[in-house]
Amino acid sequence: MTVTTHKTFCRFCHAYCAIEVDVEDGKPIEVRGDAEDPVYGGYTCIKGRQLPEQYTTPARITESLKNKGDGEFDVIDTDDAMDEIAAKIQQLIKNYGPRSVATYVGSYGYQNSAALVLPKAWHQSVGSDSYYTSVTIDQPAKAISASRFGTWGGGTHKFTDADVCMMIGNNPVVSQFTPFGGPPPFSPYARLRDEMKKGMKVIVVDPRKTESANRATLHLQVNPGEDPTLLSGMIRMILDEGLHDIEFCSHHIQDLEELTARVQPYTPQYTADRCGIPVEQLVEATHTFANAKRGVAVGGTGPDMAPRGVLTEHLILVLNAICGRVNREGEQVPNPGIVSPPASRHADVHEANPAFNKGPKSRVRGLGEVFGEMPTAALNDEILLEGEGQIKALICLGGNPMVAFPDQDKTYEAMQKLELLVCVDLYKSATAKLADYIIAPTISLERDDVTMLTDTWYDVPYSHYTKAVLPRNEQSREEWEIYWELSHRSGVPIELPGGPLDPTKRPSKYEVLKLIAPNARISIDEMRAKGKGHLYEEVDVRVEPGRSGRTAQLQMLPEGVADEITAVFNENIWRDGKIIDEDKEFTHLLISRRLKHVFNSSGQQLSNLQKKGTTNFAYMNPEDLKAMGVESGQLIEIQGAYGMLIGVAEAAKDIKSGVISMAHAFGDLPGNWGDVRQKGSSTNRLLDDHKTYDKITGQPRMTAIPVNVRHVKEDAA
Ligand SMILES: Nc1nc2c(c(=O)[nH]1)N[C@H]1C(S)=C(S)[C@@H](COP(=O)(O)OP(=O)(O)OC[C@H]3O[C@@H](n4cnc5c(=O)[nH]c(N)nc54)[C@H](O)[C@@H]3O)O[C@H]1N2
Ligand SMILES: Nc1nc2c(c(=O)[nH]1)N[C@H]1C(S)=C(S)[C@@H](COP(=O)(O)OP(=O)(O)OC[C@H]3O[C@@H](n4cnc5c(=O)[nH]c(N)nc54)[C@H](O)[C@@H]3O)O[C@H]1N2
Ligand code: SF4
Ligand SMILES: [Mo]
Repeated sequence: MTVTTHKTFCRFCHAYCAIEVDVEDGKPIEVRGDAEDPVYGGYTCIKGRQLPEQYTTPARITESLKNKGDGEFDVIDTDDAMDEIAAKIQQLIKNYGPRSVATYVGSYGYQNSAALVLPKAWHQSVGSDSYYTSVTIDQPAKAISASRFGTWGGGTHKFTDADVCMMIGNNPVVSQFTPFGGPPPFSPYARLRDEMKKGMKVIVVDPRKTESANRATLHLQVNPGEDPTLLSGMIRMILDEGLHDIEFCSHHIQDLEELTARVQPYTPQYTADRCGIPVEQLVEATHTFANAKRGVAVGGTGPDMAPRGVLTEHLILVLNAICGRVNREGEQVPNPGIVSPPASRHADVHEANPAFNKGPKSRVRGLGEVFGEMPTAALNDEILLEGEGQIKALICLGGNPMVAFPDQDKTYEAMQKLELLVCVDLYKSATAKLADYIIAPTISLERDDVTMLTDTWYDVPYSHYTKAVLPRNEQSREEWEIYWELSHRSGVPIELPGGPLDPTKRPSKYEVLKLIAPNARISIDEMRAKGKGHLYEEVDVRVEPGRSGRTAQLQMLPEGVADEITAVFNENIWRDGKIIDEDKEFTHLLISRRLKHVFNSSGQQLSNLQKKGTTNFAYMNPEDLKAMGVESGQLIEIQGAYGMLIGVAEAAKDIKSGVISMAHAFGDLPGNWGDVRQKGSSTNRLLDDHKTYDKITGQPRMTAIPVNVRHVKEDAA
């Protein structure tokens, strides 16, 4: 048998590592990092190396399935399935209006470079506002806060060549996720090591001594949910001691005096006590951050999922801005984007333009569109609430609401209430089990893709267009292709930036990508011709002088923020060493985390990853477990104000006392607690979506959740 080797990139997660795949007899047999690649240099992780098994596993859905109505499925030809789905969708649109048909793009939609633009364009073509993605239950706080803050035309400092990097609730060594200025998520450990060798100081703020914290110069092991407190305290100290960039602030920053007054209550001692760290550490972290010349502070999912995530991200913007962490006139913009269209960069402020409070409204909790999509935290209610605008059909692209959405019982009710649920999923996931149709997806090695999502995450001008490595299975469809199928059957074309998509002729992925990115800095054709990842060294974009007449300033206190800073001071949940939330007493705060060997609910199906563990342990400080008389491996009941789950306790010295650290997207449909060691348990059982939620994004409290814990006997569970 001959073995052929193909260069491509891994799409198991969003890090898109450049890899080489050996193919024998039409099957992938081995994956290696592409050592020649100028960005990735041969890096892969354990998940990416399982692509061969992902291709061959019997768990994989290779043919489309139709629910017989009792949870059992029959195989159905994909064209027939699409005929039935399209007819149902047209009927729903006719009877109930376009809003009755919704899309949810989950994390695997993000792994396909056409699966965000196409569905959204289809929704526009039929006039349906019901477009949802996982971003609004992830870190919507970043785009929301940036939109009302204003942006610096020249861009902000990035990790590379910075003297200091502060990571707040972000663990790139495991998650490979720091798109907004932290260590580029491409071999992040090596990137940290290299910059630290050059002198960078790294500060990690996390209730857990994470894999990233282990490598840091300074670790602040804070209490969960106190990031706005910490940041207010740091900002106060910097302004008080005059450590800010006075020159930059005097030209480009609004409301500095009012901000200074607002953060006054956050004295160093108060801040340190509430965060649960020594005051000396707070001072050291603040001085280290502020005294550096170049630097960057970034937040991850930790703070963004805690209450007031939007405020936290705002305070991170404030911290960076008052320290003048922006590229100045004449400086190089490290990566202006390769797939993105070219645009000039100037040393001035683009005026704030809040990406909320406009467009369509949700029918619940006063929520509405955020950056052009509807908030996922309201999707269940939009399905359950009768009346005009009710959602009757949901197309779920590479997402798993049953284990990922807040409030699992409500999600269960909502998924069952739908008249039509279509899942495009590689596995019979918890959600897919409830689907009317499961459409077999084309997997990554069978399709063309380009590094669209990561285009501006690189800190160098890099991109990678890959052609399909393997021929595609006739029964499978790409995630975006579902919408072409709908357009084909209705005759309504989908408008893309480069023009309409012909409904009469099935387009190739390459044609679709050209229509999505017609004005890319480097054309799709040129990227495609390279055949591998490429560094475009000729791209040299410099920050041009500020334009005359540009007077916009960065907004330190957009509407409501001053009051929020004060509200945080008043809503302290720590009283006499106890956690008090809504007048109930709790002993622990449960926090979110990620695990190296799985990607949310993906990977659990593969044998080598199963060897790393099949459950999402409830990691706790050994002293906390001892005090409860519980040993590692025993079952515990974790009870919050709105729900309960059974978890498997595991002692971990890296967890702060009083904290439980547990990964999400495990477990199955409600019930079956006995399977917790094989399947884990959904932490979303603990979340409520209607009491503690962000007023702009609707995102509920998804970390720092007050809970009580007790030992449970095996049979009782
Ligand atoms: N409590 C709590 N809840 C959370 C979070 C948290 O930290 N805590 N995190 C939130 C975050 S950040 C996110 S992004 C969301 C994630 O929310 P979702 O995206 O809804 O959940 P995933 O588990 O990532 O779902 C991915 C789905 O894609 C399927 N899949 C795997 N491979 C393929 C493929 O090749 N093609 C296709 N089409 N499908 C495939 C998997 O089987 C799975 O069903 O969850 C959110 N929910
Ligand atoms: N291997 C792997 N990689 C992944 C994923 C995966 O499931 N597995 N998921 C992907 C997804 S969907 C996303 S969105 C990214 C997320 O990427 P990250 O944001 O880096 O996610 P985590 O690794 O969970 O890191 C979050 C950290 O926040 C800490 N934390 C929790 N609560 C708080 C708090 O209140 N305050 C502070 N300061 N810290 C807190 C946690 O202890 C944890 O270490 O990762 C992606 N990458
Ligand atoms: S980090 Fe791992 S899973 Fe993610 S792209 Fe790279 S090899 Fe694939
Ligand atoms: Mo995410």
